[in-house]
This record gives sequence, C-alpha cells and structure tokens, in this order.
Amino acid sequence: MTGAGRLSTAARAIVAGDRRALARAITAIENGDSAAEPVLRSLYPRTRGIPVVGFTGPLGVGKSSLINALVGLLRDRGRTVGIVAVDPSSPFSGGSVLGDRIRLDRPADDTGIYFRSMASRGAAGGVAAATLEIARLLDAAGFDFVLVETVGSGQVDVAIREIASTSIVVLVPHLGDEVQTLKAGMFEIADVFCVNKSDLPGADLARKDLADLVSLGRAEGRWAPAIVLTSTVEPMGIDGLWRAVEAHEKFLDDSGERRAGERRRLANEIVGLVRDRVGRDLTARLEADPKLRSLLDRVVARSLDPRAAAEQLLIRGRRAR
Ligand SMILES: Nc1nc2c(ncn2[C@@H]2O[C@H](COP(=O)(O)OP(=O)(O)OP(=O)(O)O)[C@@H](O)[C@H]2O)c(=O)[nH]1
Ligand SMILES: [Mg+2]
Repeated sequence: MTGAGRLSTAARAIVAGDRRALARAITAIENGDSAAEPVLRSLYPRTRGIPVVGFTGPLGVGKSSLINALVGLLRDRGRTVGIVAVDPSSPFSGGSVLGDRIRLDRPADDTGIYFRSMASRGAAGGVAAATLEIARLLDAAGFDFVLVETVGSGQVDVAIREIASTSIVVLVPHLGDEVQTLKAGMFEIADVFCVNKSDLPGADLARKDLADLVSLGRAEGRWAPAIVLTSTVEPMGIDGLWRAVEAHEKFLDDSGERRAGERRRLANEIVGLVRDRVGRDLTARLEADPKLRSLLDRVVARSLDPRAAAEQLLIRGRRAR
C-alpha cells in the first residue's frame, strides 16, 4: 500500500501543498533537527526524481538574475518551481545573505513558486546533503523543477554534482585569467556553459574560447557541454538556456545516464550518512569510553601511531558485529 495512510501529519500536509509545513521541515533539515527524519523517510517513496538544475560560478556573474528570468519563463508555461539558494560561505555570519539577493519578479501569492535561502550552519552531513534533502521535499510537494544557486567563495562549487541533474556553470565575457583557474574544475561540472552579460563586449570571443575547450574534451557517447549566451538585462537567450537544460535532461533519459548518475549519487549519500554517524559516535566515545580513551592516550604518548590505532578500532568494531 502506498496510500496517504502511512504518512505522518507533517508529510501529508506537505504533499497536500501546505507551504508552512514545507517550511518547517526545511528548517528542521537546515538545523540538523531529527524532526526532519520521519518526514523525509515517509516522503522518499513519493519522490519522482524531478530535474534539479544547479547554477554555479564566480561571484556576481548573474546566477540569481538568470534564475529569476527562468522562473518567469517556466511560470509563463504553467510549470511550478522550487528554488534553493545556498550560501556555504557563511558559517559565521549566522544567516544566508547570498540567497536574499535573489529577487523574484513574481506576484508574492504565486503558489507555483517556493523560494528558500539556506544557511549552512548546523546541517548534518554538510550543505550538499541538506540541499539534496530539501530538493527531495520540493519533489514530494509536487514541484516540476528545482533550481539551486550555489557559490563556493568565488570558485565553481564541485558539490553541485552531488545535487543537480543538470549543472550550469555561469561565466561572463572577459573572464580572462579566471577562466584559466576555473578551467580544470568546471569541465567536470558543466553540462551547460552560460556566458551571461552577453550585452557586454567579448561574448562571441568567450563562446569561441569555450567551444575550443569543449571540443578538446569531446568523447563519443558522452554529453558535450552546451554553450549558451544570455543577457538578463536585454533580455536575451533565456529560452535557449532552458532548451539546453531540456536537451541535457533528455540525454540523461535516452543514454541511461540518469539512472547511473542517480545510483552513484545515492551510493555517495548512503556512505556519507554512515561516515557522519560513525564519525560522530566514535568522536564521542574516544573520550567517554575508558578503553578507547587509553588507546588515544597511547597515541598521544607516541607509543602507538594513529594508523595503528585506527586499525585496532576497526578490528574491535568487526568483533562487536
Ligand atoms: N550587464 C549585465 N548585467 C547583469 C546581467 N545579469 C545580471 N547583471 C548584474 O550583475 C550583478 C550581479 O547579478 P546577480 O544576479 O546578483 O549575480 P550572482 O551571480 O547571483 O551574484 P552572487 O550571488 O553575489 O554571486 C547585478 O548588478 C545584476 O544587475 C546581464 O545579463 N548583463
Ligand atoms: Mg546570487
């Protein structure tokens, strides 16, 4: 039976479109609050694996402006969108500043949109894990797409691969040296290169440079990153950007990559959850459990090295099972 009977009250409310219940569950995830667990568990079978589109790239290139433009396009087509803006760089500021900078030019009462900026503090397993879980809630809540904005201190955020089905690396004309430093990482990440601010000079040159780089990495049967020129001020190229996303999503289905990618991401997620849990338990026990404390004492006293201590812990763990 997959009926609503097995859902908790909170989970049922989320499925029914209750935005306050959704907001409460997201806050729980954000704070590493265990109240999120039963909700996530009971909703998991209801998730469909909707497209999650990630936007990453250097500061100020127009990620938020592009998201705003795409939300407009999708809403005009009657599609619903959840948006998550992640600010992994503010563990000390105590709040998400970045996300607040997305201004959505939509009516405040548009229930086809749910926007949330996420502070990264407290989330168990890190920002990527929390974002993944939030995207899943939005999936269960019935949204058609999730758009995620991340930035990692001016770098392309590698973790986006663990979250997004399609990753867009946003650049601007005349990135110059920045393209060189980003190059290595961004080619592993980008399904789509978006040269935004193409109202400024140099966009065609940037497209050509990227096309040269893309052709170097081209391989039979693999997705070759699309290159799209956009401007959010003109505006220009926004529909082309979404077409590139759709083309990549179609490739994922046709090639079997969606399945393979999901399997890889879920394996990583499970391993990450186990690692976190085991790590936390062990950290606590190393001081609290007398046997383990004496093991640590020996390492501190140089009579045992850290690797040998780890080996002993693993052997002990195996015996306990
Ligand atoms: N000329 C031009 N300016 C743009 C364009 N898109 C965005 N901008 C401007 O660029 C600035 C940064 O835009 P955002 O959308 O906040 O960029 P972002 O990448 O989200 O910025 P962070 O989240 O701070 O990294 C704003 O002043 C925008 O008005 C564009 O297509 N052309
Ligand atoms: Mg932004």
